[in-house]
Amino acid sequence: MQTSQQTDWIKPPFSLPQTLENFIDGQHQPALKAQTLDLYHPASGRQYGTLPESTAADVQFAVEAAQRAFPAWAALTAQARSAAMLRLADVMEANLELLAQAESFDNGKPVHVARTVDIPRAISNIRFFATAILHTSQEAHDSGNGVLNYTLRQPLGVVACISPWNLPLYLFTWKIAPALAAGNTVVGKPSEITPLTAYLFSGLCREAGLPPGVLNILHGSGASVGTPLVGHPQIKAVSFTGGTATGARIASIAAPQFKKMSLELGGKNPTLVFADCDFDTTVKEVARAAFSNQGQICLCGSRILVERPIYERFREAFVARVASLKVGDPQHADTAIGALVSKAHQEKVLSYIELAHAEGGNLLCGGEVLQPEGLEGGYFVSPAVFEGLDPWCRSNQEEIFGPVVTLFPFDTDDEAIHYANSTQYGLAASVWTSNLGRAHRVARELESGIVWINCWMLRDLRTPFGGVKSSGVGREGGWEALRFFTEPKNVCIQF
Ligand code: TXE
Repeated sequence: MQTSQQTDWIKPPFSLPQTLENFIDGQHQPALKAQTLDLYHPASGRQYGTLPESTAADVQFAVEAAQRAFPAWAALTAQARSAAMLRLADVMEANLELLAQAESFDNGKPVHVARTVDIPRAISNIRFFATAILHTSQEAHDSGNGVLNYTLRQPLGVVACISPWNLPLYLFTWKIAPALAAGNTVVGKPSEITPLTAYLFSGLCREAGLPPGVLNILHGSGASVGTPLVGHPQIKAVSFTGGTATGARIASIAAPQFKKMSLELGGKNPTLVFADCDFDTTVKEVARAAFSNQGQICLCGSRILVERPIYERFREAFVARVASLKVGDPQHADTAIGALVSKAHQEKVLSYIELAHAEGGNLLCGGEVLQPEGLEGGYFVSPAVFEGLDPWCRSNQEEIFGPVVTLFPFDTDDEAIHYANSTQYGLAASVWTSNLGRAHRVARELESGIVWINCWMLRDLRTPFGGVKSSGVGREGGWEALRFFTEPKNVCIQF
């Protein structure tokens, strides 16, 4: 067992808190039972600190604080809530570099990615919903004969926001921003694997003057704190992003209590490359779609279907591109692929690489454990490309959520659509073609919540975000999120 004294060895370029605390009623505090979990630095494998392993007692405490804060927060005008959230976004902006360094340190992703993607997006999430709430309107229905109906959209009360480790602050704020903007108070639970930026964020909430109890943050594992949070009778809605199996467990607790649920779950996303695509751009962007954030994004395209006339040319160019991606120290500006998030996740990814071999796959590049100098204990795996795997084998059906993709050829549009739709998932797909008619036709046929045509992960925060089949229930983003976090009430007047 390594001890936190060894943190000197890591030397992060910021002041690293070693003992994280919960944030309840505007105060930092340890878990009531004083239990902790260890925190690891994925790039070195060293333990660097601890987080509280909260329990049902902390949930009770946090929910009570959120309940006390609710009436005043809900009664504020939209302008006042918006102003409070915009102040928070400004404080985040002033701390962008700290948050980016912390995100990279805790998650293993290249710091330039955290600096240009994760943290700017986390700030945008707050600003987007802080201003969206100023533009909402509620419907009225003139029923004739002196009868008027109108719809009030009222906040739900206390809601739970549970987020994963792959895009830690990005996804945490994506959930809490619409919840707060709509007038709810929140008990948030970030992933126990990457809690650092949520902890720093709680300090920023205090600095920005967010009223106590409006946002409470509990740390700890899903079993110890996630389960009692979801099941707490005063939690009116659960917004969750994470694995499909966890989503099913959460639904089994929340559904019998008739809670609202928004579940954003796994994916096994198809990338459809047609012979008439813009070849060079497609190779580059398909590699980005496959391996961004070490392949740990629910939107990554991991099944790459290529029309047969260009299959060999594409394979050659794609493998060359992937092999050129530099794997290494997340601090370096030229690092494309950092460390995987945890030892357990590295083992999961490696077990799928073994499985792909066992299922008859031909490894075209990568798939090795790397040990960059000075980071020998880190969780690095070079990006792996397989071919020759049956579309229905486990490697092509199960979510790996790491730097492993498969290539396979197809002959017709219908065959490509059939393969693309062949998994239990339906989150995101991308289509690469210069034939606009085909692009629209294929987009309609794909069983997917999101289809990108000649692009990947271009996000407009107003659009509905989420998946079909085992990829989830409900949609996030724009009005969808504000509707989720409000209860419509019909008022009918006869005059
Ligand atoms: O996620 P979990 P894990 C997929 C990916 C990954 C797999 C497992 O395939 O390999 O899921 O990852 C909290 N009640 N995705 O185990 O467990 C947990 O503490 C309430 C896809 O890390 O789903 C964390 O805060 N909460 C994905 C959050 O749920 C519970 C992103 C997510 O953790 C809970 C991450 C419970 N019973 C993983 N159990 C995506 N869709 O982007 C756990 N949690």
